[in-house]
Amino acid sequence: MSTKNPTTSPLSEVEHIKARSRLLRGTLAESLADPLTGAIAPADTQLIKFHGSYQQDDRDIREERRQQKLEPAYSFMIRTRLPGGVCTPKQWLALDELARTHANGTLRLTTRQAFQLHGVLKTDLKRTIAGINATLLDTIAACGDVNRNVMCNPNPVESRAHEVVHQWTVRLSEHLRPKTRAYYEIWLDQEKVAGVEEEEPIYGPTYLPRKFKAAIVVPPLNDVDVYSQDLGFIAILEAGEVVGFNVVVGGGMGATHGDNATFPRLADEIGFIRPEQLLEVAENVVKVQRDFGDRTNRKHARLKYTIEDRGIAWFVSELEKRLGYTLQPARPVVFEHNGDRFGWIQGHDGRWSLTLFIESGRVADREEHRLLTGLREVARVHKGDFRLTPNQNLIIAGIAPEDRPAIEALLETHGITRTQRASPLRKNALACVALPTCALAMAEAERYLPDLVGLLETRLAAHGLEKENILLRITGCPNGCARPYLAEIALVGKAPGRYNLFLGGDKRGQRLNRLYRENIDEAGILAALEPLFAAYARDRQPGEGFGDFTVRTGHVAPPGAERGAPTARA
Ligand code: SRM
Ligand code: SF4
Repeated sequence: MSTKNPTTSPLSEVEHIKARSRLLRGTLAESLADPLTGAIAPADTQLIKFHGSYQQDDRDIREERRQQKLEPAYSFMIRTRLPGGVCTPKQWLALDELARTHANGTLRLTTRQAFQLHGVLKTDLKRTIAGINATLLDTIAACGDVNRNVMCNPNPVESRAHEVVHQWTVRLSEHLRPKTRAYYEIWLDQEKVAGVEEEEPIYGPTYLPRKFKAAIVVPPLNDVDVYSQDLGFIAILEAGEVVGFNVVVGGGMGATHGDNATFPRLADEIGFIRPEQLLEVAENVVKVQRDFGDRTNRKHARLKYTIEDRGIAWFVSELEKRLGYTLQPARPVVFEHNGDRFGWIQGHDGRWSLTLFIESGRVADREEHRLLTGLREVARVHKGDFRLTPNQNLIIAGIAPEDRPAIEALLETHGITRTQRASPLRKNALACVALPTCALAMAEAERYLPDLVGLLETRLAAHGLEKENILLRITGCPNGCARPYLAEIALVGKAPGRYNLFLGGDKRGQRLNRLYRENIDEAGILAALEPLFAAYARDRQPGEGFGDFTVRTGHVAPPGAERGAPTARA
């Protein structure tokens, strides 16, 4: 298994940490046992990501602690691996319990259909991860230089095709899961298996150069934003059956302010495959990236840069060489929307699903809106399952018609029904976590979103646009965790209270937006948007979205290509 270094530059430090780690063990066990600090050893902070956790500190009190000469208030974020975002009521109840006993009393639903717990102390880390595993969920590969949580449209009760796609999602997640026993030894006290030579058959000892993300989607819904993934599979249906998938590669969102060598990129469509080829195609895409991805510069190490540098034709030829066959031409696909469809939907089996709006995915009790408690009560009586959406919302799925009234009553009692009456702008908006836990945040996102939306709602209402569904996404830095470069309006944090404003995405996740204003504060944001709202109200064409309008009328530059055009450099 070769790991080609495409440049003569030295390998990045993380590569050395991985190489020395004995398949992700490092000194994690020793770090966890060290009573003198709430932190773990610096090299272990890289390795623990592969186990589904990040060391963080409370940034709200960082300065105060520094002045008191105390170490930062260290704690850990834990992220689950949850293919397609599906969990049982029992698993929900276990996570709810862990959130209240060992974390900060909230559950965070992420933009990749997973759960996050925040604020777990080092002393509670092992028992929390063990508690998650006791529910038959795990956290392995939720972070780190490996394939992350695999996404798919979250509502398999809706059609046979969705059910099939969910099964492929689980299989793909399992297939690309690291095979090291380190996770089970460190967190679950399982014995080292004597005499067995351990290996990582897909990844090798240094795993991938960088994180890797995959999703499967059933058109016309593009709620997973398939073109933002390193690897995407688009289901092709004939008479309702999945006959194969179009393969897309090389998407990604992350960028760095002021560094034009980094940029968001939409994935390229490279061909069509039959269902039984999915796992080998995925494995070989991963292996091409393993062997040719840049291991010297982590800002240039995603698959999108490998493809951008070497060309998509090179990539396809390298992939086909490994597969031993050529891909068929991609089939035509049409996407209509990348948002969630809120409210009640009856499935093909007669059972109901309810898609609930959860602002920024934060499940918490806030005054009269008792989401955490309300959903706990629902989980106690619910006989179907829960499905986390890629847009930070939640589906209570598989509700028998006779059970619906009880669930409705619980949601009403806990003030959740009222939150569902929010404006389309609010319900469709995404915000990443940002402050106070995210080490990389430059500005607020989740905590700022509610107020910002309120201000925008007032401006929209002044132009009779209060019912418009405009896709707003905000992140605390240019890494793009809420996939902002696909939004109609995006704010990307630059400094406290200051953002870059991007405009011109579509509602289908197929066009990158453009930088419109740089480094502006709240007044600047409102001043920039106000005349555009007025013009949109006045001059839009029937059915035209806000993003399409800003492009058509030349407020933002027209797209070069709808896919694969690295134009929204942050
Ligand atoms: Fe992310 C890093 C949160 C989805 C691109 N992301 C982080 C970290 C771990 C910060 C860090 O490295 O110290 C954030 C933890 C914050 C916290 O306190 O919880 C973080 N990312 C999130 C979540 C929780 C955002 C959310 O509000 O839901 C999402 C968790 C998803 C999951 O369950 O796995 C999350 N991150 C994404 C996405 C969206 C997606 O995957 O569809 C992206 C853009 C797509 C992509 O990867 O290109 C994304 N996160 C990044 C990047 C930029 C990567 C790059 O290629 O440049 C970083 C920074 C990094 O890796 O160095 C990052
Ligand atoms: Fe943190 Fe930036 Fe991701 Fe937001 S976009 S969670 S600020 S890394």
